[in-house]
Formats: sequence, C-alpha cells, structure tokens
Amino acid sequence: MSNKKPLNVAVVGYGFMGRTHSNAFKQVSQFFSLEHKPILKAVCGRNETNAKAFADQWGYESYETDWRKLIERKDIDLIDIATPNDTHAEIAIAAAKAGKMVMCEKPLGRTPTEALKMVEAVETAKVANMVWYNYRRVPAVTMAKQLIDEGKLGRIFHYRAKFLQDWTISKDLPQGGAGLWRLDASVAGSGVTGDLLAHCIDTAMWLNGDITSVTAMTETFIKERQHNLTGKVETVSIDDASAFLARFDNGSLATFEATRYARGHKALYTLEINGEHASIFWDLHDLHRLQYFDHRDEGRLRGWRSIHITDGDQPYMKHWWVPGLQIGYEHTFIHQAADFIEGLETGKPASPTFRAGLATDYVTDAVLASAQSRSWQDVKKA
Ligand code: SOE
Repeated sequence: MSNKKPLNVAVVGYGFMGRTHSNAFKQVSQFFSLEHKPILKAVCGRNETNAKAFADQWGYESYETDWRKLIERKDIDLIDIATPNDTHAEIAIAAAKAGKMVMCEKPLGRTPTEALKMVEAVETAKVANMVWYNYRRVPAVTMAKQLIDEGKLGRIFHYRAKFLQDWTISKDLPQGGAGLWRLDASVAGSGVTGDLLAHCIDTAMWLNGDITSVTAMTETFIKERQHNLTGKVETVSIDDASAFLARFDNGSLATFEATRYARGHKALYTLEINGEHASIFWDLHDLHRLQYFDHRDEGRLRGWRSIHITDGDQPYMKHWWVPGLQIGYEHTFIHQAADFIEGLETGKPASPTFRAGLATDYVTDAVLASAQSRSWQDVKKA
C-alpha cells in the first residue's frame, strides 16, 4: 500500500497527447519523490470502443464518453485536456467552475479571447492550472535557462528558432478528423503558427523574456483539400508556413520560422541564443546535447562544446539512469507532471500557468495579424 496522497486524474482525449499525458501520470511517482501519486481514475473519449480499449491498455479505473460526466464526478481532482483545440476552452472553464485543477494541451485557446476566458476561470476559481509546453523540460533546454539566469551569456543580442516538419506536402492529404484536425482552422485556430511556433515562442519567452512586437509573413501552399468529415473539397484556411521577426523587451532581436513543407525534416525544432559572452544552440533531433560557446575560454582552446546532458548535476537527470545514459521525448511530459505536482506541494505553481499560455497566444495572434496587415504589431501583455 502506498502512503502517498492520491491525486485523482481524468484525461480527456486518447490520441497522441492522451498517450503522452497518461504515460507521464503513470510514471511520475516511480521516478520523482512526491507526496502525491496520480491515480488514473478515468479517460474520456467520444468513441466508446476506443475509450474502453484505452482505459484497459493504460490501466484507467473507468472511462466516460462525455467529458461533462467527469466534471460532475466527485472522485476526480484534476481534469487534463488532451483533445483538439476547439474543445479546450469549454472543458477548462467548466472544470475550473467545478473546482477541479486543470491541465491543458497547447495552445491554450484557438484565440486570445478564448484563452483569456480560460485564465479568468482558473484564477477566479483559484484552481491549480498548467499548459503542456513540454519542450521547456528537455534537460538541455532547462540547462540553457539556468545558464542564462546565471548571467553566463551576458547581454542577449539574438534569439533564433525554427520548427520544421514535412508531413503535409502531399495535396492528396485530407483535412479534418483524427490527427488531421490540425489542418482545419475552425478546429485548430491556426496552422503552424499555433501548432509549432507556439512551442518556440513559449520557450523563447521563458528563456529571454517578453516579446514586444512582431512582423510576419504566412503562406498556405495548398489552397483546397478534401475534408474528412464532410467529404467535400474545402478551402484550407490554416497557415502552412509562418515566419516572423520579433523584438524582445530586453532589446534583443529574433527570427522565428515554422513550416510543414520542409522536405526531410520531421520535427526539427532548433534554437540559438547569442549573448555578449557566450552562445547556446539546441536541436530537438539531438535533444540530450547542448552546444555552448564561451568567448571567455582561453583563446587557443575556444570552440563550441557539445555537452551531453545526462549527468546527475544537470537538470532532471538525477531522477533517471546513470551518467551517459539518455532519456527522450516522453520524459519531458513526466518532468512537467512532476513540476506541476511539486507546485501543489510547495505552493509555488509551476509555469507555464494558463496566464503564461495566454502570453504565447497573444504573440501568435500578433503574428497572424501582422501577416494579414503586412505591418509591425505590438504584442499585448498577459
Ligand atoms: C504536429 O505534428 C505536432 O505533433 C504538434 O502538434 C506537437 O505540439 C509538436 O510537439 C510535434 O508536432
């Protein structure tokens, strides 16, 4: 028998993100010493056969086919939203009103208007809340944050990020339905701006402070696609590619780019930061390495170091194996679950809270507005 306090979790959604979140809740108390242990109380999905199969596969105690049932249930403390973007606001607001803690997959809302209502709901109800921007919790990225906060880079001049994929190049790929809702603007809110650049923006503002203004361009390369749900050929309204320049509050300049049309790249999220004394580069395809250049090194030996982030004194790694042995993508979600639970226990909520998620939505909204108006846009403060 465990002497840990139960944290009764219900996950809404059993797709890709339903699996990453379920895995995080299942594994976190094995690897992190926390007072609370997540209990997989219920999974929810509209298709009963799939919901039941998912519950069996992952060891959930029960399943529901209507998320409203979860909100009514007294035996659930935390509602975790892992569904397509058009459902985030309604579920989160109802959950907060019922006094449940809420975790939500990114982006928080399809628009800042939706996201702001979600922020108001969790803040009024005073319930713990968090948005799953998992890449902050790649140990190498967390270490970049430590180095910047310690002042190792000095004044920051440049921030550069990109997120490249290639899975929508075929004109025969339909839009809508499982997985492909990301191509349907009415469900997703936007294309790569909200899906991929949102990750880059969240990490960037965490590492380098607020983004204050942007100028952007977007393009939709394939203008019509068959819709999986209606069977009709319909206009594509998402952005297939998006690139923008930005200014940060600290005076540094940035370039950001995302596309699903970069043949050969599957999930090439990279970031680079150039400071007065040092630079940092990180690449998701090589996620356990942090590239670091320090101008203060002795001249003869100066060069880029490729630091293998697997040692116990590097972020999160003492919870895993022995030095030199790596972890991967799924662990970033486990780290996020651990930080959320630790936040409950210490009373210091882990970031990104819904309010931080709103800040990212304000930037993506300014990017889309700038691309439309072909002008610089100031970013609202969350
Ligand atoms: C899109 O392909 C996607 O799955 C995003 O939705 C995720 O947020 C990103 O982490 C990987 O790519």
